[in-house]
Amino acid sequence: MSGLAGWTETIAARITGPGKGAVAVVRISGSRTVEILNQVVPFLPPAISFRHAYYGTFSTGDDGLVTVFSEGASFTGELSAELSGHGSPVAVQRLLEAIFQAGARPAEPGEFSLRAFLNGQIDLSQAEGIRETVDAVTDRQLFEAHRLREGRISQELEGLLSAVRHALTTVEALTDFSEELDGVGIDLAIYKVDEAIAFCDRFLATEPLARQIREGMLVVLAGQPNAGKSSLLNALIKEDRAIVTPIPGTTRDSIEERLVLDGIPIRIVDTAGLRESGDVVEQLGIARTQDLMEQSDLILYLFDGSLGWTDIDRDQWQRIEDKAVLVATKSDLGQSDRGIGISVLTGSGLPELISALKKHILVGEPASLVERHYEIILEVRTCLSEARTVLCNPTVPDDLASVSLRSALRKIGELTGESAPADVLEQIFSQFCIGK
Ligand SMILES: Nc1nc2c(ncn2[C@@H]2O[C@H](COP(=O)(O)OP(=O)(O)OP(=O)(O)O)[C@@H](O)[C@H]2O)c(=O)[nH]1
Ligand SMILES: [Mg+2]
Repeated sequence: MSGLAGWTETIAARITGPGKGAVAVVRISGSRTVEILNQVVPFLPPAISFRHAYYGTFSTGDDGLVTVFSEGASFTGELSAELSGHGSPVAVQRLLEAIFQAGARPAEPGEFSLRAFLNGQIDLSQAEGIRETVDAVTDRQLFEAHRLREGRISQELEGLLSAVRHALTTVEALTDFSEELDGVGIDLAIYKVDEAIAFCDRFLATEPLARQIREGMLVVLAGQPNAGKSSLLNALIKEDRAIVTPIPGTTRDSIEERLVLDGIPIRIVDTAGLRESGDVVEQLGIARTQDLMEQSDLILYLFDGSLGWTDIDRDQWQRIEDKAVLVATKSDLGQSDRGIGISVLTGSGLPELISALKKHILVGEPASLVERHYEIILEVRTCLSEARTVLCNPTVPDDLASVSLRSALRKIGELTGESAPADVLEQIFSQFCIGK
């Protein structure tokens, strides 16, 4: 990515999604914006009013609106403009070509956001919030992305930062002014480090919830052949997706579908029925079922309730019951006294099954949505516990504690971008798509 190297150049890209749309928007950003507009937008008056929409015909023959934003009052913080024209790929292509011809270069993926960050419009966690907002699929993802974009992370980190800074100044005062370690000072430093560790622990405790909101829950349908797994998949997604037959061993490969429950994406997977099989293809399918059961967040273990519970079911169930819900199928043919009874024919028991599924959805508010933030806070915690070990050990020189505390501060800075190295920045922004 040439973003950091070439960030004084004027750049342009389409900022609306790819493909066909009624309208598409192109952004130009950089000091040459007006110069470029003068060649592409003949209807602009000599004295431009900022944030005012002008309508007319572009040099390409298409017509549309242009809004110019002044330096410091635009998304990127630079002089910039947004042009909306008709959204056919060819119309957008012609408009962009005219803009490039006039002196802009194509924006790299994430370059608008990178510039907004470099110009101090947003911090790094807010830039990630923009990425998460654009990528959001569910309401929960969108809600958490809004919180990130609003800068909640940096607000919440204030408490952590002030505890670590306090611990550091205390330790530094001790090393500067006393040969002998002052017990009161050490106690205060340890107290502050503990406060910071407690903050990290609260942050990290929300990681499973964040992962669930981000990636969803992997729910695997398992059971013996003919238990009714594929029928249940079809009923849950309300679509005739998986083949259903009375022949045991119908499903051989796993089939994944998506549902959203309470804003949590659910990846629901139908699998090959569990049995001893001489068929090579079926064996491979069953091995895949076992892998999926391992990886899953939740297993719905199905058995044919009209035929009853078997020794094979008991053996399977014992292995998985910690993370499984038991489902007795075909209740229209006969009831079972164990598990949640369901019938896909009558629909009975399905609401109860969905309620049971929802009980596995984690509640609460995650500290962040972004995996990188949890990785950083984990590293911060490691630095803090190193500092604590040093402070608690009178034989180790206490300036070693300040080394760990300074690393902790630097790490926290990587979260907001204050101290993120260039390669980290480029890596983060290159995950953005073009136009962000
Ligand atoms: N009466 C009744 N029949 C059902 C019900 N659910 C499934 N069946 C029947 O049971 C048979 C097996 O259903 P599937 O959904 O293919 O079972 P499976 O667990 O996917 O089987 P494999 O793919 O072989 O592992 C089919 O004939 C279905 O029509 C139900 O609720 N009531
Ligand atoms: Mg099946």
